[in-house]
Amino acid sequence: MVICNRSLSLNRNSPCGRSISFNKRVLNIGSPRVISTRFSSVSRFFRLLVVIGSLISFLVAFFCGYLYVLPSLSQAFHVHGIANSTFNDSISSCNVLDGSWVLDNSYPLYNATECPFAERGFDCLGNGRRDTGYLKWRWKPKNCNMPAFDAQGVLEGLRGKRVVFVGDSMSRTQWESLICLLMSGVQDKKSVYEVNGNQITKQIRYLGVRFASFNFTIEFFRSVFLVQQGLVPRHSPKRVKSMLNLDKLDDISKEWIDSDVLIFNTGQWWVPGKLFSTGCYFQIGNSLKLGMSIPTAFRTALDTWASWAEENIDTNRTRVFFRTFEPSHWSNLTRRVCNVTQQPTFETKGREYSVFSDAVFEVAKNMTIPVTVLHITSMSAFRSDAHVGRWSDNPSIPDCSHWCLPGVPDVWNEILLSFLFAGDELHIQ
Ligand SMILES: *[C@@H]1O[C@H](CO)[C@@H](O)[C@H](O)[C@H]1NC(C)=O
Ligand SMILES: *[C@@H]1O[C@H](CO)[C@@H](O)[C@H](O)[C@H]1NC(C)=O
Ligand SMILES: *[C@@H]1O[C@H](CO)[C@@H](O)[C@H](O)[C@H]1NC(C)=O
Ligand SMILES: *[C@@H]1O[C@H](CO)[C@@H](O)[C@H](O)[C@H]1NC(C)=O
Ligand SMILES: *[C@@H]1O[C@H](CO)[C@@H](O)[C@H](O)[C@H]1NC(C)=O
Ligand SMILES: *[C@@H]1O[C@H](CO)[C@@H](O)[C@H](O)[C@H]1NC(C)=O
Ligand SMILES: *[C@@H]1O[C@H](CO)[C@@H](O)[C@H](O)[C@H]1NC(C)=O
Ligand SMILES: CC(=O)N[C@H]1CO[C@H](CO)[C@@H](O)[C@@H]1O
Repeated sequence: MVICNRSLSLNRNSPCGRSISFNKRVLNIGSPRVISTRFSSVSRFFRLLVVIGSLISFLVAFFCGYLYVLPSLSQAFHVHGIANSTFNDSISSCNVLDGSWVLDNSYPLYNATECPFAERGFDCLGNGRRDTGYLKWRWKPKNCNMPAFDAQGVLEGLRGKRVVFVGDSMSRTQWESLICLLMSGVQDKKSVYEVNGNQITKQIRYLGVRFASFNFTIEFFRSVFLVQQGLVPRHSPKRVKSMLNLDKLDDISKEWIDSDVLIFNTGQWWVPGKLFSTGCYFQIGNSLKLGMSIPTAFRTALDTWASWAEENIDTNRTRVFFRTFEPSHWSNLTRRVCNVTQQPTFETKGREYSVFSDAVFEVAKNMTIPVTVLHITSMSAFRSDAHVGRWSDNPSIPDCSHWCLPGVPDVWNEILLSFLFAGDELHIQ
């Protein structure tokens, strides 16, 4: 926030936190000023001031430079799937994932309280959040414009299609977000319904929402690890209560194949608290892997996923996406301290990196079928303002992992849709 105030004074027209990339201007404006004052003959006191000023400017410049460099690092992650997609060369040279957050008063794109498919736990405004600044941020790619969200266009584009999300609760949020985004374009709200009449719950394995007037469904399969959870083999140590079979994909995976758009995620459950602390250990074939580290196990599971996809996906029909890790913003993870800010943060503190996201890139690059990696880790790392916090359905448990709806998951969907539909609209500036 100190850095943010500094920028404010140098950029008169730019409210604090207007755009992450304005730091470049701070760099240009800040430094020459200090140099010009250094040569004036002044009192010792003034010289001391200059030294302190230079030091501060240097730190600001250094820090801003650091921030400025970060987003461009994501350009290194130019993935196979993008080049092999329907995008032209010129369009694929625009990396929609490299950009900045800009204020846009036309956001948010829907009201979660009025969307029957936004679960109560994610409806922060409905649960009493008062500040609304967090709803107003749009993602702006550096070298092109994202098409403005066009519900009618997407509804028509999905006619006759089957869209399937697979993963954990972060996948469910994105599923809810996409449905709510599209419902804003549907006249007869009753024509949109869950196919089994089910309510959204945290444990439910399958949810499918049909847009009857447009003849398509958007489905969610809960598969938090993507691989199969199994029973404990005989003669296992006592602490072993359940197994993750790293070499077998989830037994509901056959339900995912016959789809047009398939979006995966996993990551949030690959932590000691959800694995070893609950007595869940890894297994490959018949052999227990008690000593295997979580990153190694994650990578093994992804390899299993990749082989499955290569064997089962008809790439003439199905477009495959893998969304990378969603950063959380706990102030203190061990004490579960969650401090949701009112503005995005500049201090991403390494949250733009994730071993899980890196593993997704490595595996996707090596696959024989095109997979588009939706690398949302870096962009989401700035959004310390966008978590559920205490505005969930259970305010006694703060939550700096899940995201408010409307909010950041809408932007993940806008990016997904830009890969599916944008052609000419994705202009190069
Ligand atoms: C590339 O873009 C041009 C014009 O937008 C279009 O006519 C052409 O079909 C595109 N090529 C491919 C391979 O998508
Ligand atoms: C959202 O909808 C609810 C119910 O109709 C309404 O009470 C609330 O004011 C709306 N919120 C916004 C931000 O428009
Ligand atoms: C609905 O979509 C399916 C393909 O998913 C297609 O076979 C069917 O003919 C469509 N029905 C109508 C009424 O358009
Ligand atoms: C995909 O389409 C191509 C060309 O239409 C065809 O040659 C190929 O056999 C198809 N692949 C599958 C798996 O259906
Ligand atoms: C987080 O909480 C633990 C346990 O109370 C404490 O030891 C640690 O210093 C805290 N870390 C930070 C960064 O506040
Ligand atoms: C929460 O953030 C505010 C400002 O953003 C700060 O003043 C406060 O100390 C923070 N609280 C904790 C527990 O980190
Ligand atoms: C890439 O795939 C090939 C063939 O399947 C395999 O031999 C190689 O080890 C893989 N490389 C990585 C980095 O996974
Ligand atoms: C089918 C197709 O276009 N495959 C290409 C995918 O991208 C790699 C590298 O970018 C090319 O080597 C393939 O020919």
